[in-house]
This record gives sequence, structure tokens and C-alpha cells, in this order.
Amino acid sequence: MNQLLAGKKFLIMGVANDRSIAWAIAKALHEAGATLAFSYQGERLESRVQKLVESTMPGSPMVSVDVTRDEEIASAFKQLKKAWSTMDGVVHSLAFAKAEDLEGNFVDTSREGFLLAHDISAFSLVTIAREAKEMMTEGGSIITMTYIGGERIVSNYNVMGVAKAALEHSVRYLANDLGPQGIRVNAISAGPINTLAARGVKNFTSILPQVAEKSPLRRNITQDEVAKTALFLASDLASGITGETIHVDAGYHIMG
Ligand code: N5H
Repeated sequence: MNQLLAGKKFLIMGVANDRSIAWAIAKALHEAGATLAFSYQGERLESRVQKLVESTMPGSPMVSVDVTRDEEIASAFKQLKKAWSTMDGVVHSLAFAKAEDLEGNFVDTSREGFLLAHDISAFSLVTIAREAKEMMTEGGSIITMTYIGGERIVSNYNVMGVAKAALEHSVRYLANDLGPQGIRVNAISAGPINTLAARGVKNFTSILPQVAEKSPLRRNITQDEVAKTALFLASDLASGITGETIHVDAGYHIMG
């Protein structure tokens, strides 16, 4: 690909395996000349993510971050600052809700489940933006991932839909706060993709053909299509775009 991001440095958060949206974005940014660092969640994913990164982008800084722990976020950025001093953006591609809160009725969501989903899936963007902006001295681009269940009622998405609504509106408030510093903040609303996070979800595989049939392009989307949009948002091509949610969903969101 072109060298749209030559000399730029991005932190990629949320790679779990080679099907992760975060990994597809990492590859696209890397091919466009960016230098990358990675954060992953805990020891369970460490060796898998390390293998992936070492095979394609050896030497990239890697940090373990549980986003519910302020001290882990602070220490990750401290480490990054040592390695890089400045950076140009973050790709935030992480979310979590308890499996029991992703089925049945939203009205039954527990306080703990609600708070956990919001903490990991929405508040983490706020706290990461706060840390990242200190290193983004030349401005840059922060990108997060959302889903149409944050705008409309999608069966079983439940607490995650409410968390995505908080995330998307956090994108707008963050865009306004960080705009004067030349930092753009945007979300990509992706159609359903068969990733590790999705696979654990009940009935996920039956959703894919249903969505494909109803979408204007009559198909599902791929990680690479999301990655191309992330590359655009990360680059100067999107210099006038902030506070936006771009749908990469084969047009599904326009349908009634
Ligand atoms: C309408 C749907 C299907 C129902 C809801 C899906 C929600 C998915 C999002 C979250 C992130 C999934 C999740 O937290 C699953 C966990 O309870 C269990 N899984 C794990 O712990 C795995 C191992 C790790 C890798 O996952 C995480 N999150 O750490 C939505 C779908 C059609 C589209 C979709 C799947 C949307 C989305 O937001 O991802």
C-alpha cells in the first residue's frame, strides 16, 4: 500500500488473534508505513499476540493492559513514552460484557454487569484518550469500534448497546475537547464479523446471513474493509473529520 502513515506511531489496543479487527487495522497501518505498539489483555492472550506481532512487525513495543485498572493504563503509557516520547494515535478495539448479559432481556441486567460493560467498553476510551493526548503533541487520530446496536435495538446486544451509545457520544465529547490540539476522534460502526469476541456469542453465526441478505451490498463485510477505513481515519486524508461514526456495514444501517 501507499506510505500514508510514514513516520507515524500508533498504539493498537485489542488484538486477540489473527481474526481480530484490531489486527487487520494493525496490518493496514503497518503497510502504510506506521510504527506500531500493541496492548493486549492479560497473560492468556500474551503468547498468541506476541507470536503474531513478532512474525510481521518484530520489535514493536507490547504492553499488557487491563483497562479496568488505572495503574496498568498509566504504566503502559509510561513505557510507551520511554520508547517513543510522542505518538500520533490510538486504535481502541476492545469491549466486554458478561455472556449472561448478552441474552434474554436488558431489563434483567445486573448493576455489576452494567458497570463492567461500561467500564471496559466505553470509559476505557476516555481514560486512554486522556493519557494518549499527552504524547500526541503534533495532533493525530483516535479511533474506536462500535456497532449499530448502540443506535437501535438489536436483539441480545442489550447492555453492550447501551455501552456503545455511551462510547459513541464519548467520541463526540472527546472530539470537542481534543480538537483544539489537532486530535481527531472517530468511531467505525462495523457490520458483524466472525471474530473471537463474536464467536462466544449465542446465535452469532445465524446473524451473518440475515444481515447480508438485508444489506444494500447483499453481503457481509470483512476485517480488511474496516481496516481500510481505519487507515483513512488515521491518515491526513481524513483531516477534516472528527466526532464522526462511519458505518462500514455494506450499507445495512440505511435499511428500515
Ligand atoms: C447482536 C449481536 C449478538 C449479541 C451480542 C454480542 C456482543 C458482543 C460484544 C462483546 C465484546 C462480546 C463479549 O464480551 C463476549 C464475552 O462475554 C465472552 N468472550 C470472551 O471473553 C472472548 C474470549 C474475548 C476475546 O472477548 C472479549 N470481549 O474480550 C451482535 C453481533 C451481531 C455483532 C457483534 C459481535 C458486535 C460487537 O460489538 O462485537
